[in-house]
Amino acid sequence: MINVDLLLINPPFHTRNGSGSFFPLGLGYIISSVIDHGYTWNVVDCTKMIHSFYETELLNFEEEFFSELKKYSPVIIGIGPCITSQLRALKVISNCCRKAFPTIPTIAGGPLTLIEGQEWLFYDNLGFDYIIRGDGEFAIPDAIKAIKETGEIENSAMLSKRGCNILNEIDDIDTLLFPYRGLHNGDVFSTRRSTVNTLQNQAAMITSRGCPYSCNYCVSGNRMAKKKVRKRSANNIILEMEDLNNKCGINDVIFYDDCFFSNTKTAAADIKLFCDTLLEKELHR
Ligand code: B12
Ligand code: SF4
Repeated sequence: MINVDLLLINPPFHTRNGSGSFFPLGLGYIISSVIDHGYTWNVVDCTKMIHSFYETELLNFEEEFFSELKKYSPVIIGIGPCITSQLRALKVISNCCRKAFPTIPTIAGGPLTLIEGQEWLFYDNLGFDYIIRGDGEFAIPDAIKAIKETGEIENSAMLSKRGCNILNEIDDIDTLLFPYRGLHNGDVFSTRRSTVNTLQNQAAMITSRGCPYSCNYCVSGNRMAKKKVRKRSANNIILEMEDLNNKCGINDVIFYDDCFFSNTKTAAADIKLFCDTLLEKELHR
């Protein structure tokens, strides 16, 4: 039996034809923070177990996932990043967690938790105990601390539960540790893009949180949960690029921001500052 403070479950998804997958940056950020707080963690990566949501695959998934879960003895279970398209698999995950660990708190997180009025989905439909809305880096260690130091997860002030919605937003995202990338084995650094006939490893990065616009259909905009837009400084972004280059030999980065330069009034100056800093560091080799 493996004892862990945090057991993370990365939900699977129905992959598109030819679509790749990489370990979610959100979980990478949470793992870095959990390590920094001195807690232990592990991940059950369900994207490795199933690639479609056909009934037969879901049944096989249930069996494999349940036997994997039974290897662990966690303090809390974190499920996510949850998004709408994973609902069928999330149902299987929640049933298995309940069966394997009837008394261990289950906490879901990810973009889906930010859609107003959908909380019933987590509590009534999926049967999770808590959700973390917004940033998970401080909220997860806080929940672990509450249980380990007081014996009561309810002493954590950052968890949302039935009838109580809390939004966690870290103002200065430059202060966050870079995402843990120790689980990014080959499949994460996508080899889909190639240059001069050689496959090139690629890493994903995110340099902002939120989007200033309010499209009705989108969870990233500020209409949802009145989120603030937060951006990393050019220096901080380029520091991570240098880190990826030095430690992993990466020279191809894909930015997954909703809006990389979103402020139309300052965009020209922001782009110039970013490019100048990049050129100064000679990362363009
Ligand atoms: C990169 C990305 C992808 C990549 C890779 C996904 C991956 N494995 O990481 C690819 C291209 C494969 C992809 C595919 C799809 N994506 Co996508 N994707 C994104 C994108 C642009 C960035 C994700 C990211 O890295 N964010 C940065 C991290 C730091 O933020 P985060 O993930 O939210 O994590 C933080 C918190 O949410 C929380 N948290 C996250 N996980 C957990 C877990 C726990 C336990 C806890 C407590 C907290 C927690 O803490 C984290 C740190 O603060 C987002 C938009 C966005 N801005 O987030 C869309 C987004 C997640 N995708 C979306 C969609 C719809 C899809 C697709 C369904 C598209 C399609 N039609 O095929 C597919 C399905 C994939 C799937 N997993 O099911 C939607 C989901 C909306 C929704 N209603 O749920 C989003 C939000 C875009 C949007 N604005 O609409 N996607
Ligand atoms: S991320 Fe794109 S679609 Fe979503 S609110 Fe912003 S501009 Fe609209």
